[in-house]
Amino acid sequence: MKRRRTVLLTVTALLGAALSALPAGPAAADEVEQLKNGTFDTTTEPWWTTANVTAGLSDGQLCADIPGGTANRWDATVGQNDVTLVKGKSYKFSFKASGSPGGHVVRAVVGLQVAPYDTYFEVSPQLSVSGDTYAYTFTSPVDTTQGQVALQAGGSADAWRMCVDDASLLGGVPPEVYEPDTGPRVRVNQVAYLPSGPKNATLVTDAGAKLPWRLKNAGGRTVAHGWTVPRGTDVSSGQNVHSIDFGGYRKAGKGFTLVVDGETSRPFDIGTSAYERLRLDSLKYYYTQRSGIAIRDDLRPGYGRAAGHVDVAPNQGDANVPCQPGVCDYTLDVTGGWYDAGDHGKYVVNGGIATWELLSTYERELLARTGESGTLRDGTLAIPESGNKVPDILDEARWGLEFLLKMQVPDGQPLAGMAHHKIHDEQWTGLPLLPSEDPQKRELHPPSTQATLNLAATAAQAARLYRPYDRAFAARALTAARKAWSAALAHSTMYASAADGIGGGTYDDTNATDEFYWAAAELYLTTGDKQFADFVLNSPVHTADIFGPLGFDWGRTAAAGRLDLATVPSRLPGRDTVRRSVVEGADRYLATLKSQPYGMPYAPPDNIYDWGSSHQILNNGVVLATAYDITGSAKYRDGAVQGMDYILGRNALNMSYVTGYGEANSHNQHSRWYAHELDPNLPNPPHGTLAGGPNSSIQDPYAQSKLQGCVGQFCYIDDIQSWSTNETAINWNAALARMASFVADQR
Ligand code: 9MR
Repeated sequence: MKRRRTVLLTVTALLGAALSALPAGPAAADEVEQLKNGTFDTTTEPWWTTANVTAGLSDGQLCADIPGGTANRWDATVGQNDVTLVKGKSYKFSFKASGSPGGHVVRAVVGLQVAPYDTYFEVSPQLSVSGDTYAYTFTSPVDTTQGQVALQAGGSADAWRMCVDDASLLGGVPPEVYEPDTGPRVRVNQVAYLPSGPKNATLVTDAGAKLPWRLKNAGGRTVAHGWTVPRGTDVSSGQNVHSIDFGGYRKAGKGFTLVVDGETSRPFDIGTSAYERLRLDSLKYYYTQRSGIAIRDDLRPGYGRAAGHVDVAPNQGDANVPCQPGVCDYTLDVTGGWYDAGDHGKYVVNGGIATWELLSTYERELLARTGESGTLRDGTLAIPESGNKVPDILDEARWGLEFLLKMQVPDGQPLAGMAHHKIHDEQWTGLPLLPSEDPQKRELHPPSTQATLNLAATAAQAARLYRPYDRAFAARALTAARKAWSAALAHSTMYASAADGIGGGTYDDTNATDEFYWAAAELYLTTGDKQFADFVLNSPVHTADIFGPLGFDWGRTAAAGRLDLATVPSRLPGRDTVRRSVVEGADRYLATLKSQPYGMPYAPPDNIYDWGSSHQILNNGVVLATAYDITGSAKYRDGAVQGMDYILGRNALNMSYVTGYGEANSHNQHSRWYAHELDPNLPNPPHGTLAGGPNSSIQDPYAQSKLQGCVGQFCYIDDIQSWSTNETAINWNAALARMASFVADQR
């Protein structure tokens, strides 16, 4: 639409006069329009469209007829290229848009016009017939003259018409300062404290001296009171804090609040039932992550979807997947397994640690003094296999295991017995994208020693756990595990490349001594074979101090071996020393949580929160929980339980990192199919989904635009674009399931 020049000039003149009387500051004159012809007065040039879109002028706006039946947003686009962006500079991106019929979504993107088509900013509003004005501020993470502004309107079954006006990308605007809404300054576990367990909270306050607190029940009556303990400046958040211990109160109930310093906490329960629910929800998560099978809506209302990657167009796999060029000359059927995270990739190292942690959740129920294997029995997870007389957790873990077995290089091929590191798309895809709609070519990536040892470890563990239910499968798993072990010994330094990160994550790792130790431990525990005992006893990892501040994860797997050697019965010489080493590790995590005013067993070096910190905190809790299982000493149980308080709301952001748990919780995790934030027709992640959590390195542009300079716990944002702080992943949820199951058992 034509701007009213005269009025504008007058305002500018007035402003100019006013400004000249003021000291120099960031003046509006620094703001420079980067788009050409955003007003569509006489032409739509230089805007372009994809070939399937017809666009023209209509009432001084650009109107575009969007065809129905395309798969992706970017399949029907109106855009402008050759936009200049300057790294570190802030831009105000604004436009008017309407859609008819109403309710269609447009994905508005500022990104790169050439491969790899990086996105620097995107938003996906739902358009109304009357139209709205949309305006956003972001900071460019790059310097480029090949920027693109695009309005992507595809992905709808039906045709519709989109009209756009006053499109603008104004450079040089002041950056937006992001202030998270952290609610009341009293930070509690927003879900539940155990009646007989520890009950701690944290208060953010300027007060130096102790303050009185009150615990109120749902009726508002004070049921306990006491004084805070001033803790000074908390390193993990930069805040001045006090801690509160109300563990003396032990009665169950709902809707308690903690009142202190004029603030009322978010409500919480005292009871165990929430953990019974969380134990199952965190495990039910795996069904909706499954590849290669249609997800039944009757089992997961709102989450039903077509099978992903079963060779039905536009999918290209995964029944007949070739290697990357030059890597191999066979194809494999690698259907099944779970999607790793928010992407459609499937990675053996991460599938391995996730499967181990699920199997260990089950194995602990068989072995530990507070374990009850019946809690995970057949019929507990509402999956297609429920009713087959096999514990549901084993059915679910088998979905992952069968995929890992398929990734093994077949007999007769060079590298037979090794496992391919990963299989994923040739190029990264955008969001949202249902698994069944992914059009990319799928490729097997080179085998790696670590992937092979993940297969050996988990298949060996499976061989002992599935034996009572399916002897043939147990035998097949053990054969594959032994074969993988031999292959890994013969190719002990085949590491995945750190450069192989296009279309999927790298999961690169240049140390396999921990994976060798873990695989040998599992093979020994299942077979009792001397060769595996000897390997374990001779490994430097066996006596190394492995319980460091970051704990264990997909790349640091020694703890998986050590914890199992400490808890699964065997005749290993020196087993008592192994058990003691776990307790010593737990002592260290106990000391850490005592020194932390927010009470989590996590204090990363230099306060650099790692990628997936939520699950690292939970895994440190697993070490504490295992020390409790070994010793029966309540201090370890109480430490393990406190890690859960942090995850469920006792933290600087005052939010629970588990979807559907706690009044303020993560629910916009990065995922191509739980992409409700981008497409209102898609669901949020299911209840019981863990967010990666604070990550100081904020690798994604969205987090970079909001969280620059963040301190530890503040390096997190619940937005679907923030893949480095807010993704969901199978290894992370396994840590949640493992701890939820432990806490649920502490009655
Ligand atoms: O969790 C992984 C983290 O430890 C790595 O540093 C990072 C880079 O390799 O990758 C993370 O895993 C992602 C994987 O590469 C691809 N799928 C999503 C995973 C979670 O973000």
